[in-house]
Amino acid sequence: MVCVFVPVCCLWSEDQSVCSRTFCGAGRQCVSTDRGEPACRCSQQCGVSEHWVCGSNSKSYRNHCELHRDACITQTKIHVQHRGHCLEKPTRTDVSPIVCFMSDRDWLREQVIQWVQNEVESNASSAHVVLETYFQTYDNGDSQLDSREFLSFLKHNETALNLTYSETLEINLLLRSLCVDALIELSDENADWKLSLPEFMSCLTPSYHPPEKKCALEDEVFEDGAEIHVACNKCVCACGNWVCTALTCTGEFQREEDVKEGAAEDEMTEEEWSRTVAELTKLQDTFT
Ligand SMILES: [Ca+2]
Ligand SMILES: [Ca+2]
Repeated sequence: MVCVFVPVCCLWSEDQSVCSRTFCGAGRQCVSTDRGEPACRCSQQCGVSEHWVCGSNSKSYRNHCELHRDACITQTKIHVQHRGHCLEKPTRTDVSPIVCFMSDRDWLREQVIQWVQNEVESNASSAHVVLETYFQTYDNGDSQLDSREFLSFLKHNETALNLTYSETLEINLLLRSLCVDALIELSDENADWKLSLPEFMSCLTPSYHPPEKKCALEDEVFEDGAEIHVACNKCVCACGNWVCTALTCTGEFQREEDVKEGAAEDEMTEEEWSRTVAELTKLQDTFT
């Protein structure tokens, strides 16, 4: 009877010594093989303690052990993204910057030209006189129409313009303001973001066609509406300018990308991102 008991006792203590020098890492445990050799296996179970963590696979785990155990079972690399449950975050494709495209700008310009033309006809006046009158009405006296004054000028005939780009009021207002900036840029020959009277006249003269601006990046020319991705942000070519979303690309995003695509060169630090944006801006400024 004693002999039966002793081997069990000795086998157990032998197991302990087999594994005493073996470290299996998180989510794994050491077991003794039939031959009494140490082997690492995925942990059979983890404790029930609640210390939630978010994994790099965007999955929430009750505790660190569960995360590593899952990584072991699925044979994938999962690391802790942050403590707590995973938060829903925007993916790179569902956030676009709000921009005034060339077609939006040209449409606004055509509407204003049409409105002025109607006034010319009904008052038996000239476009020059009508535009000069509006210029003087909305200018604060510095003989320059800035974007705020240009917006007030547009409000003069809201119904004739019927400016609706989007169903959301806020976006409409933002877009109108962006399109006014684009319109000013169109004929702002001295690039001071204001229109002198001759610049204002050019802007609203149908025959005035300034050279079309395109977006440039590394010797490549992009058409209006082109999109590029810079880390987690999206840049859109609109009226010759790159306009980008300004999401903070956290380490989380980069590590996630790394895990998904295994492409370390896609990672971009905040600093690199700022440099790229500066580069884009510089390129589009110098490109004609
Ligand atoms: Ca002014
Ligand atoms: Ca100007």
